[in-house]
Amino acid sequence: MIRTLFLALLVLFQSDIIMADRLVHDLSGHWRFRQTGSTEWIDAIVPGCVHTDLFAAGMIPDPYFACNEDSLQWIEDVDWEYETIFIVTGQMISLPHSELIFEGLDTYAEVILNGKTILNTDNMFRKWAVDCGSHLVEGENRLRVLFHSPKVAGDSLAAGHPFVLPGGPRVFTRKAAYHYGWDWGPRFVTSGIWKDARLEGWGDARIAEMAICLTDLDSFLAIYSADIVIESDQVSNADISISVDGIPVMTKALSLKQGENRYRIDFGIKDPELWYPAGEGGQRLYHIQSRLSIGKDEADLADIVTGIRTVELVSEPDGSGRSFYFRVNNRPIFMKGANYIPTESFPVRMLPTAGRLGEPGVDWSGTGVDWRYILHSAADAGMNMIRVWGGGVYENDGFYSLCDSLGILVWQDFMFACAMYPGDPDFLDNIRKEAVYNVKRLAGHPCIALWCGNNEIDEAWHNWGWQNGRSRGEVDEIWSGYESLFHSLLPGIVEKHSAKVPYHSTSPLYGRGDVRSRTEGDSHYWGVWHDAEPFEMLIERTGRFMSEFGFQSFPDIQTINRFVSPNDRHLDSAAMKCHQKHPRGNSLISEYMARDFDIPDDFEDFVYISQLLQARGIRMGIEAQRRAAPFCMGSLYWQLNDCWPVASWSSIDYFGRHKALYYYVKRAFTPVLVSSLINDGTVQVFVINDTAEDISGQLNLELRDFNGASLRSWQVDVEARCLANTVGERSKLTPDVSAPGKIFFEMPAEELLKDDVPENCFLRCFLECKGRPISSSLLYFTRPARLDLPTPGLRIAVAAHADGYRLEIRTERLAKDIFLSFEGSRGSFSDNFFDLMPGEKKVVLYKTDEIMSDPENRVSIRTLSDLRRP
Ligand code: BMA
Repeated sequence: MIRTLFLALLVLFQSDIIMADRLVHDLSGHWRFRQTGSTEWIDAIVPGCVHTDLFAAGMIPDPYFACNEDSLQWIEDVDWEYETIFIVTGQMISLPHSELIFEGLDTYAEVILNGKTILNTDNMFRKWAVDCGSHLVEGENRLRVLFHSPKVAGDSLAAGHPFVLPGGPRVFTRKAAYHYGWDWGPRFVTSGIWKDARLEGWGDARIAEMAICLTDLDSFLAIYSADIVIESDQVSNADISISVDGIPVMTKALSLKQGENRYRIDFGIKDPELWYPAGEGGQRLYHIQSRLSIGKDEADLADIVTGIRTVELVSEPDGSGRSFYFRVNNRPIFMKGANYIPTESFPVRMLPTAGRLGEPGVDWSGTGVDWRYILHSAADAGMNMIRVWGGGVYENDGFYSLCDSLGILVWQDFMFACAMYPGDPDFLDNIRKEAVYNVKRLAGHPCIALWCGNNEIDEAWHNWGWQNGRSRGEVDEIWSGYESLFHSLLPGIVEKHSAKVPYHSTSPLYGRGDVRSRTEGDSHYWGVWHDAEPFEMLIERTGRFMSEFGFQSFPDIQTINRFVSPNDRHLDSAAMKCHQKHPRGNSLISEYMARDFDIPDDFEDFVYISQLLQARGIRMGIEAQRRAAPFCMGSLYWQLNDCWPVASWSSIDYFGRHKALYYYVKRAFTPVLVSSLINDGTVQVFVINDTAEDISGQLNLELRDFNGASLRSWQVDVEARCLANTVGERSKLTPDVSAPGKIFFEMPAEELLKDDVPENCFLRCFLECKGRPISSSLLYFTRPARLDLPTPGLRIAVAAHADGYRLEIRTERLAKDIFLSFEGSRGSFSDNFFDLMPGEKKVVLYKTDEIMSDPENRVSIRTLSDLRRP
C-alpha cells in the first residue's frame, strides 16, 4: 500500500518535459530515505537534506530551538541512503543519449542506478552529470544515492595527511565551511541532494555548453565571442544562429564531426545600452539565444541573459599606497554594501524550490526568509555591492539574476575561509573543476564584479600564529599549496572564463597588524569588537576599501521568542548561550554598552539597546569611510543577514526582521549624505555626494532643545563635488577629511552651545537643493546615557493601507530611537529606529500579508526615554 502510494506520488510529480530535441524528466520531489543499516524508510523531499527530512518526519526536534543542536550531532557521523523509483518512457529510451544530472550533491555520494554504481562524488559545489543510457530500462527504474558521513570521510583524509592543517579535517571536504559551525552559526554537517536532479535524454546533437565574453565595446557596438560546444553523433551539416532579444544577429553554417565540436563565434549588439549598478543608471538586460538546426529541424537551444558593462578593479600606486576601487563603465564607484552569508544552515532552503518543505504537517519553526527578501532589502537600503563570503556556498543562478536586475554588484569569494587547504594534485583537480564550473556558470551575469580567492587566509597564515611550531618543510609545503591554488590555479581560471572580471587573491589583502592594511588593498578592521577598541577607532582606521568591520547585537525579541522558552529569556540561560556563538560575545556587548548607554536590567530593554549600540558603532564606520572618499572607496560591513536565529553581527535577522542597524545603514548609504560629528571638541558637518553630478544647495543648521525651542541657526552655501569627479584629481590621497569640497561647517562645540547644556540639545542639519530637502542629520552633544531625555508625548494612529498598514506618529517633545513593532506579525517597516523631533509628525508604512482585526492594539512603540521611567 505504502509502495503504491509512493509510486503514485512519483508519477504525479515526475513527468517528462520536451525541450527542442531534449526530453527532461524531473527527479525532484518525493523520495524516501533511511539511515544505512535501518530497515525503516522515511519520506524525503528532493532537493533536501538529512536534517530537514528527519525533522519533517517528526524524528528529530526543531534543530534551531534552544540547545537542540547539541543532541543532533550524531547525524553527521552516520551514513544515509536516499531512493526513488521513477518511470522511464519508451520515448526516453529511444533517444540515443541519456544523462542523470545532479545540480548539487552534498557531499560524498555514491549514485546507484538499477543496482549499478554509476557515479561517486566528493564536492558539493560541482554539478554532476553521468551518462546512464545503458542502465536505464523502460518502466520502473530504481535510483539510490548513498551518502557517506562527511565527518568520517574528512577525518580519514586528515589522518592520512602527514600533518594537521589549520582549519582541521573540514579542509579536505569540499563542503560549505559554515556547516562545521562558525562564530554566528550552528554545526550541522548535513548530507543530501541539495539541488535539483533530473534525467535528460537528447538526440543526435546538442549544445553542450555556451558561454559569452564581451571582447570590445564602444558606444556604437558591443562585440561578443560566444564559446559554443556542440556534441554530435554524426558527421553532418548544421546551422547555428544567435539572436539578441529575439532578433537574429548571426547565422553560421557548421560541418559537425562526430563527438565534440568547439566553436568561437563573434556577434555584435548595435547601439548597446549599458548595465549600471544601482544609483548609476538602468539595468538593461539582453536575452541571447543560440539555436542549433540540422536540416529543417531545430536540434537544440541555449540561453543566456546578460548585461553589457565593463568592470575594473583599479589598484595603482597613488602616493599614499595603492588605490583599491571599482570602475564600472569607466566610472569610479564607491561601493556601499555588506557581507552576505547563506540564508539557512541547511542548504536546501536557500533554493527557490524550498517552498516544498512548507507542506501540510510540516511545522518548521525555522521558516526563515530566503535570498530574494535579503537582496530586495539590500537594494532598498541603497546597497550597490554585496560580498558573497567564502565560508558559505556559491549561490544559485536565480540569486545572481536578481542581483543583475537590482543593480547589486557581487564580490564573489571562492569557497575557502579561515583555513589552509591541501595542495595535492587530486585536491587541486577537484577545485579546478569546481572553479571552472562556477566561473563559467556566472560569467554572463553583469553583477559579478570580482572573484576573490579566499576569506582571511593570507592574513591568518601571516598573523594568527599558524606557522608556530611547524618545521620549515611543513611551512613551505603549506604555503606552496596556497600559492598553487590562489596565485596560480584560480586566477588562471578567472582569466580564461570570466569575461574580464578582476581577480583578487585574498580578503583582506593585509591583516590589520600590517601597516600596509591602512594604505593598500581591502581591509577587515576588527580592532572594534575583537579587541574591544572604541567605536571611534573606525574613524581613525579607514583603509582604502573596508570589506569587513562589524559589531554584534541580539535579534528582535519576537525572533528570540521563537527559540527560547519563556523562562529562558535571560542572557545566562543555556538556550540563549547556545544562540551566541562568539565565546566573548555577550561580555563584549555589555562592555561596549556600558560606555554609551545605561545597561538595562530588563531583558527586552537589553535586546533593544544592543541593537542601538550596534547601529551607532557601524554608522560611525560607514560615515567615516564615506567622508574619506576617494582615499577609501568601499564600505561593506559584516554581516547582512543570518543563517539561523542568533546573536550576531547581522543587520537583518533570520526571520527577516530588520535590526536598528539596517535602518541606520539605509540612512548612511543615501547618495547625498549629510554627516555631522564632534571631532576633538569641534562640530564638523560634511556633505558627501555619490550622485553622478556636482550639486549646489544650502545647508541649514538649527540648534534646538529637547522640548522644541529653537536656540540658534546657521545657513551655509554648499557646492558638493560628485565623487567620480574627484577620483584621480589629486596625486596624493589621504584619509584626511578636511579636503575642500566636503566639509561645510566647523565650529567649536562650546561656542556653538554657548550657555545651553549638551544633555538637552541637538543640532539638526539639513541640505536643501533648489528648495527641496535632500538629506539631513541629527547631532547630539553627549553619549546617549547622559542625555536628559523628556517623556516624549507620543501619539500613534494606525490605518489599513495597500500592502499593510500606515502608521502616523506624532510627538510633543523629542522622541529618541523610536522602535515600532507589531506583536506576533511578520512584515517590514519603511522606517524604524528613528528620532522624531519635537512637534513633528512622521508616516511609516508596515508591509505585511497579514490582515489584523486590531492593529492599534498590536502595535507597540518604544523609545530610549521609556527605559528611565519607573
Ligand atoms: C570575519 C568573517 C567571519 C567571522 C567574522 C566575525 O572575519 O570573515 O569569519 O564570522 O569575522 O568574527
